[in-house]
Amino acid sequence: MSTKTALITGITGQDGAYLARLLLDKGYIVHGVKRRSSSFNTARVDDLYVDPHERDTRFHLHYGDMTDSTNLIRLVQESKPDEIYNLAAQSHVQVSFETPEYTGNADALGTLRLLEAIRILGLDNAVRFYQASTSELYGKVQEVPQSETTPFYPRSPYAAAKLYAYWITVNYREAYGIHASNGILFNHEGPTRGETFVTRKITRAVAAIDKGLQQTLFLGNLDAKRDWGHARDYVEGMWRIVQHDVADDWVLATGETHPVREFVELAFAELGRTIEWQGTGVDEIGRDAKTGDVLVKIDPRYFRPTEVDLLIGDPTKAKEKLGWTHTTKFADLVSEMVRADVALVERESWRKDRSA
Ligand code: NDP
Ligand code: GDR
Repeated sequence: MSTKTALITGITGQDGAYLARLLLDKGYIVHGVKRRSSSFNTARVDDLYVDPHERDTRFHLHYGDMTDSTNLIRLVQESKPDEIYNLAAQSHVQVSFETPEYTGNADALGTLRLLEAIRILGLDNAVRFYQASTSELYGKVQEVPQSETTPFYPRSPYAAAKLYAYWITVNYREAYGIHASNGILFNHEGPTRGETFVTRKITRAVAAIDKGLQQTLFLGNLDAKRDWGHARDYVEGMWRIVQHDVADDWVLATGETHPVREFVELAFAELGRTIEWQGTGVDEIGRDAKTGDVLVKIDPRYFRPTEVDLLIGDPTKAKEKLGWTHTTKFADLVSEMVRADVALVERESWRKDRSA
């Protein structure tokens, strides 16, 4: 068992929670940064929390924010990490068009602040740094599949901010010799995926429609294609990237791509419904083939000013040098997410019935 210490920003997010679990299982001491919020925001890591008054714990949460340099310097100083995983970000592409400045501040400058904290504290040779880079960097299609050598063409304020974060990570590696790596991760999902990303939005709606609690699922672009994997596999990849002797930039992907439309079809099929598509563009609808009920409609509000049409990654380098590969297949991912949301809806209805 290792006695390494890790600091994770974004620990309350989907990946942060999976990564914290993985590192604790490996024997790490884990420090996580959570934001102050007016309501609880730690649901994904609540089961890891142990009251320090009751017994010793290897899991510690601290308040912090990527927009606050002094806070980040203090957190690095106090937690004395061997490894820093920078997962915190305003991570929603569509929201970044509405909050571009904040997204730049948290996602781009936030990364710089953390790297500067390492330098200010003289930890250049003592800490390994992981940056949560993204397939959104590829943006407008330049070549497929996308690999570590494919040129970037960001298509949103989010992707532009992550482009800065990517290059400042490379620069601090080259300028100061910091073991700083980028994981260029393609979309990865799971039952705890944020509710407004398309996969979770679909699986929640499918479960709610099945229980008669919702009638219609409203979506935007059904033809965007994504390379979707399972978050559990991808946090294992993050860890392997940091363990590699030489800091570098790595693509983690499944090498398969599927349109949003197919995700919708598979999700409904999991509960025995077949979707028939009719119409085109904003008038397209998805009907239940048996009952004729309209289950899917288009709402143009969900179209993005600039879209990323096609993502498909080439994970060869990670496979050959890190021994990393995804283990969850697309169809199993959809199935797991639908089943988890059905169970959630059932638990919530049960709770409501009991309190009525
Ligand atoms: P989530 O949106 O689920 O989690 C983001 C985390 O960042 C949350 O803990 C959030 O806190 C925190 N956060 C947001 N803003 C700040 C801030 N200003 N200061 C401190 N913390 C902040 O994202 P994922 O877990 O899905 O993704 C993790 C990282 O990987 C992100 O950087 C994302 O951009 C990147 N990425 C994700 C991919 C994916 O498919 N999931 C693919 C490629 C990259 P709170 O819980 O309070 O909101
Ligand atoms: P993405 O994920 O933008 O790829 O970013 P998201 O699930 O939001 O969108 C995927 C695709 O689905 C289309 N889409 C919709 N998207 C949402 N959210 N809601 C809808 O109703 C809807 N209808 C269609 C989108 O247009 C898009 O093409 C995610 C985030 O996790 C980023 O942080 C990460 O960097 C990338 O994945 C890799």
